[in-house]
Amino acid sequence: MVTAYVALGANLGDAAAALRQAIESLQGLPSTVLGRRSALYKTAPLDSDCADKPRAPGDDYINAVVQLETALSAPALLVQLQQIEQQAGRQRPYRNAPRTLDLDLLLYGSASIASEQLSVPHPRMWQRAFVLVPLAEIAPDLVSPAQLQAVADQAIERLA
Ligand code: PH2
Ligand code: MG
Ligand code: MG
Repeated sequence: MVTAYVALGANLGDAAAALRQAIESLQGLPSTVLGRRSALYKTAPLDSDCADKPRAPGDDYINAVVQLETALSAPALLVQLQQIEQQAGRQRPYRNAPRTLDLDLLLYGSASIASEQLSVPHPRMWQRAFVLVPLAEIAPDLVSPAQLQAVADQAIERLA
């Protein structure tokens, strides 16, 4: 079994409901056990191409991170994540478009993967408070205080 971390995000429709449904779907994945899950966070939309801009256009996101213990390979896990996105009605009209559900594989054990389909560790995760803050909540050893400090200017609010 490999420990993997998945980031969840949505900013279209009932985003909190979409994340809760997605976590249920992750719980039902074959050869996989859902481990720790972070709280839901409300976050300002970030433009992944211009990390220096404070916020991108669009509605706030709901974000979270969960831990999985899985016997699936990373590519097989990615296919499952994409299926769950599809079930949530995910469309991709343009890059960084508002989305009903986005599931990103952040970490897969200690693997480094650079394929056409998959980059692990996720290449932009260390620049994103909406990833690092929930990840630090469930896996404090994986995120250093300096890494959290580096994204401290990004708006993020933990939801009850
Ligand atoms: N996802 C993006 C781009 N920007 N901003 C926030 N706050 N949350 C996200 O999940 C997010 C984003 C691309 O996947
Ligand atoms: Mg994403
Ligand atoms: Mg994605």
